[in-house]
Amino acid sequence: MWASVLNLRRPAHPPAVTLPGSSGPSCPPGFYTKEELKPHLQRPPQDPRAPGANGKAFFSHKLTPEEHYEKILGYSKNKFNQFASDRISLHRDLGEDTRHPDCLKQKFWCCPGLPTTSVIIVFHNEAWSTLLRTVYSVLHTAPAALLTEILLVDDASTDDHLKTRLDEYVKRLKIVRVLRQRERKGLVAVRLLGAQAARGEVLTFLDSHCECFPGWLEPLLARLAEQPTAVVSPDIVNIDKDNLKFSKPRPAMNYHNRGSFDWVLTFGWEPIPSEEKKRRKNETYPIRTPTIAGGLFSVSKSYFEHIGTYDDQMEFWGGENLEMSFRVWQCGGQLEIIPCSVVGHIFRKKSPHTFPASSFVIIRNLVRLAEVWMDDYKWVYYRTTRRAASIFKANSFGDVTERRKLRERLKCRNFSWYLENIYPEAYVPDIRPREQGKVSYFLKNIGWKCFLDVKTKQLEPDMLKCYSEGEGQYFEYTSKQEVRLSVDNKWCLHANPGKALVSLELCRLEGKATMVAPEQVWILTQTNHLKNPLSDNCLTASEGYVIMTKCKPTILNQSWIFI
Ligand code: UD2
Ligand code: MN
Repeated sequence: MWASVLNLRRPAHPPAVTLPGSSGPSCPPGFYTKEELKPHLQRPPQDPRAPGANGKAFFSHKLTPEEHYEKILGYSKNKFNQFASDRISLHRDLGEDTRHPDCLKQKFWCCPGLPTTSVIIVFHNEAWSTLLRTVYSVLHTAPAALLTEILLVDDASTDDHLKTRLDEYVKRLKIVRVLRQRERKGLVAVRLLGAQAARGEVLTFLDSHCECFPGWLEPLLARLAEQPTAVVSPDIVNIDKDNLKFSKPRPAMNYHNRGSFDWVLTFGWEPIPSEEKKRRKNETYPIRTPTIAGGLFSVSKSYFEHIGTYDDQMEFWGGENLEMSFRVWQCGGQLEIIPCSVVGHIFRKKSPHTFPASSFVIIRNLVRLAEVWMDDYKWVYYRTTRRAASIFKANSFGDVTERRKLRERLKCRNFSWYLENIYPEAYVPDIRPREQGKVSYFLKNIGWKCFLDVKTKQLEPDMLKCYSEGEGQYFEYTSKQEVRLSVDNKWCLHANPGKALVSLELCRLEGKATMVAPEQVWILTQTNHLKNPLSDNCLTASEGYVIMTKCKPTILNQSWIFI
């Protein structure tokens, strides 16, 4: 079925490591030789003592005042150490190949061969050295026979070095082209621009501050040849933002993370669950993942088009990775991490980019994806994030009709199918909690007329407070009788038997494999008391604090409502 939809030039491929003998009649059996997989550019010989050589950390001598100033400027512009990057070779070697032996042994069937790819690197005001190191790392590693071109797609950068200087510089690199978007629209629009112009059979996207580890491309292409409905991500390792140290892969089995998400709709990483580990017979097996980070992946160009590319009304940054993750799984594709493919990326704590209306655009993107793909689970998101709820109420997330039509056309499955089958380990909050307020979800004490207030992410038990009107957080009373903080659905009210102290702790119920802790069970009585049966005490407001005391049905400062 996919052969016609996908229009890949070659028919279905045998797995990358099948033995010769099963090839078609028109070409001789065999594997690619080293010579056939040679890159466009040989890496110039490296001085092992050069800064950052072999992927090592950059260390600086004592800086002069000028250098110090340059370093500060570089950080403030990029939110990584540009000073260090500028002093490391654009061609730096990453040293010995430390991947698992199964990866080193892997061979690729050359008849029919692997598909070709266009590497698409989008950028907005990227530093010269990180952008060019990304380009060279592709030219030094990707087999020339498989690399159609590198497309550098500019999201209306304003930095001078990214204009004529870049155009002139890449002319000598032959297969590198610069495409430009005149007006800044964000990474979805530039990636789409690159995808349209691409001539390779496969699209391979990279961020503009990456370094490819040897042998990264072939396993991605081999998997797509075998499974054209897959969207494959390399194992993304960290390049330290402060010293540019490349975290080399370890030769251990299953030493990887996969993608996750939480109910504020942020992407995260988590260990591979044991079921998935059991399924993998060796390290060349793909890792199925509920979500992908989104910046670095390969996909067949025709499948990318078939599955609805991106939501082109998502602006600037954020959300497109989860949108693509839910869509691919729900509409019959699959997301995988290919552990033998390793690419480094500079992860940073803050975004260096400016966005108009700042976090509004990110949340607006997330509301769009919730509206199209999450069915009633969108309510969970709207409970966690007040700004999302207000964008929804004001109907200011734009038109999603086309995306909903796409979902119909592709006969995609619903979000509960995704949760049950693709991410059964996830904690799934109630679509509608047992108790929730009409307008908000504050927990209000009747006697003191105050609102329960907690510091989120507080690990040390501390006295919880009860403040006046307008303050406090959203709570919900779940079907499992927890009092959960709505903000990210991870924190629960926790009684400490024998003590007056009540604390906020990570909810013990995290997914199917876990249970509610008795300290986190609260019975909401007819008199609106919240009673913890383990300690046999009730949640009580007292002098601005919240404590546990003996339950007395008539006392109003033990009476709570979700409003
Ligand atoms: C991660 C992804 C990134 C993207 C983002 C969610 C990885 C490693 N990175 O954030 O690719 O999916 O999550 O949206 O998976 N850029 C533009 N125009 C803009 C903003 C950014 O062209 O308005 C470029 C930027 O130069 C970079 C890429 O888009 O090459 C991603 O931006 P980032 O590096 O700031 O995002 P990151 O890695 O924190
Ligand atoms: Mn990035």
